Amino acid sequence: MTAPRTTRLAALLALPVTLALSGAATAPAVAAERTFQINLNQLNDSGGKGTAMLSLNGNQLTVKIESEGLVPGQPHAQHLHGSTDGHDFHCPDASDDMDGDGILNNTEATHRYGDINISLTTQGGTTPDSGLAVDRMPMADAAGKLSYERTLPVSQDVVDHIKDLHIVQHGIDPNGNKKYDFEGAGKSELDPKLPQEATAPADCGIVEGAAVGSLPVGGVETGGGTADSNEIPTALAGACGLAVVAAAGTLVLRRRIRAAAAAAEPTGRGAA
Ligand SMILES: [Cu+2]
Repeated sequence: MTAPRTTRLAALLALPVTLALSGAATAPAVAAERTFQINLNQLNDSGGKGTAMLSLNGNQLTVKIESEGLVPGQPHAQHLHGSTDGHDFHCPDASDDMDGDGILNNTEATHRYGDINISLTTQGGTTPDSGLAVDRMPMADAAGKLSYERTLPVSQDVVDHIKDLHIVQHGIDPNGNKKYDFEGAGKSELDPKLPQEATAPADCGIVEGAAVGSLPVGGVETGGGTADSNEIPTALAGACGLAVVAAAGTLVLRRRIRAAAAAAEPTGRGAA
């Protein structure tokens, strides 16, 4: 049921198709590793695209991302969005630009891709709280390419609903000056002190096999805890909780974004 997109894979990178071997080499495999491919497609005409692989070995999730076309030399916050509660989120498109300003902002997009479930940081915490931790998010290189790999423990809910989650990378550069500033897209709807470029989504991809409109894995959820991490803070709901400020070349986190986020009422927020 997982149709391999070998062409894209090959074109983008030699993504280890041998993921399963890494675990098997060191210990007898008790449970089969499951691997899912995600094709990241651009949002906001960012030019961002890529391929990701999610590999589950028990409750260990390995996330590999190879993307390109991102804002060079800038950190790109990235998350697994969606729900493990049975809600069927998917990736947005330009038609979700509700205010018609030409930018699909985070609030608009969150109606489609849901809240952060896991923050794909390079180190440290991976809860939704770390959605703000741009200092622990991967940087695109000078060519706008980004490579990421991390293995992290996840809850059984994530294991059971892995197909209901999807990857979003943030950070766009519509005016093409290779940095996050206010000239390209103005202020973030989340906080007027933030450039929209820093918070808007650059690309999104759903797990292969989890087609738009598909029934969420497991159907109606019965509840329970979420990821290793975490309840998604209500304040973050609807805002993806990510914010960056380009100040004198330094990105500064603004936790106050949560307050702004709280004001942006999301849809589809599951029982937490
Ligand atoms: Cu996100």
